[in-house]
Amino acid sequence: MSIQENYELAKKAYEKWGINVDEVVEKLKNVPVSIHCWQGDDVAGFEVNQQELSGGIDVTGNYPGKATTPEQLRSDLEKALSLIPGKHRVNLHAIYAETNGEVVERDQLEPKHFENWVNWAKENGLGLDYNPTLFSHPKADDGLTLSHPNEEIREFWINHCIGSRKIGEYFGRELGTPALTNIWIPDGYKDIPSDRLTPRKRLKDSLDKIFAVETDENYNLDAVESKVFGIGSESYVVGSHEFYLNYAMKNNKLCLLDTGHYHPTETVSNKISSMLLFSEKLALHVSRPVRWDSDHVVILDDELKEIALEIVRNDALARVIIGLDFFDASINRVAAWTIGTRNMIKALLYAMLVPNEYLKQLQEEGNFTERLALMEEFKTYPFGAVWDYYCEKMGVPVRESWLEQVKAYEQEVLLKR
Ligand code: RNT
Ligand code: ZN
Repeated sequence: MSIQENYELAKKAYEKWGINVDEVVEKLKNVPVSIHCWQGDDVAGFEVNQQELSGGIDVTGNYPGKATTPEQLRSDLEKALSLIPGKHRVNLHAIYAETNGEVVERDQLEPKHFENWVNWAKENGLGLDYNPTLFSHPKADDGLTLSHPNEEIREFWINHCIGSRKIGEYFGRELGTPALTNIWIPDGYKDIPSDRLTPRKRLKDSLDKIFAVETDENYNLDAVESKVFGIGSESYVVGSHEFYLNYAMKNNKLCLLDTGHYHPTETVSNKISSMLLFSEKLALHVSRPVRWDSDHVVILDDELKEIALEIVRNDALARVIIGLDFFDASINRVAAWTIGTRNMIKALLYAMLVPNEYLKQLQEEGNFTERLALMEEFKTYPFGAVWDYYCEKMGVPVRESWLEQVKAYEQEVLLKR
């Protein structure tokens, strides 16, 4: 049976439940996912004085072919994007600036250092997002940045964040779609702190200084990302969830929830509705923690589906900014992007093909038997047939056939590096 025939059959099954599959497919086209550039080069970046990855995050593996130049990284991203259905965004970090071989300190970075990225984004119809880089730097060697007791160091990072918001604004203005500029800092302590308050006071003060500089919210959206622990900050993280949740609420900033940044049984899917009741927008870093914040490639697991369901059933596709954050150096990096991003999109499709309104009604009526029965049955509805059709319609490889293209690219490009 052809993809079209399978699709027609699937449509009938969903239509019985009042789900208009053609409409779902149209809707899915307009959901952007922000693809993190850092999967392509193991979070290395292109700084002239490149430092070892720090900040309590780690990339393991030595699969050949990682990108070592902006051209290579863009070419790899293009390859991945050609295998992913839909129009998406690319998320950059300050360390991906292009400075023409010159040493430019992070607090001196300007829009011009990202001109190539912007031109490339224009050519490829992509939006861009941005992150100041507050790790892999001598001034972050002791694991402290915006909460640092040393005024000079703190000021350096404050200025870097201010400059970053201007770069985000530049992206938004140039590309006609606001950039999300997300601040994540590694600050914390390995061992039990004797004072939890003072560093947090300093972080609060630093953020106030950073956000005192206005940017146009049509072009730049500010987010703050919390964390529960990192390597070397096991006992205390300055920018905790409660810290940023309160900060964002009071200062009208976005909270960014990374799915690897909570206690193991605490899920981001369960936080989305609470967040959306109190703020207009919310941002995500969809990742996959395995035993710790390991940043594994995103798979189509229960939590991913649950996150997608929460976004879709709460009609929040325009309010939740979906970004990815994983880095695996033990497999082909283009494949990693492709697998993780396709899975995110698949999860959204899955969530759109569930009779969400009816299931809500069942819950209201206290009919938990039917609620569970239907939720389980829908797991094996022919959603794969709709996914195949969507891929074909969007001109990207159907099912695992994309892998052939990655293998060819590996032979022709990656292994020759
Ligand atoms: C670290 C955070 C952060 C980084 C990227 C590189 O735990 O998740 O988002 O992964 O900024
Ligand atoms: Zn993250």
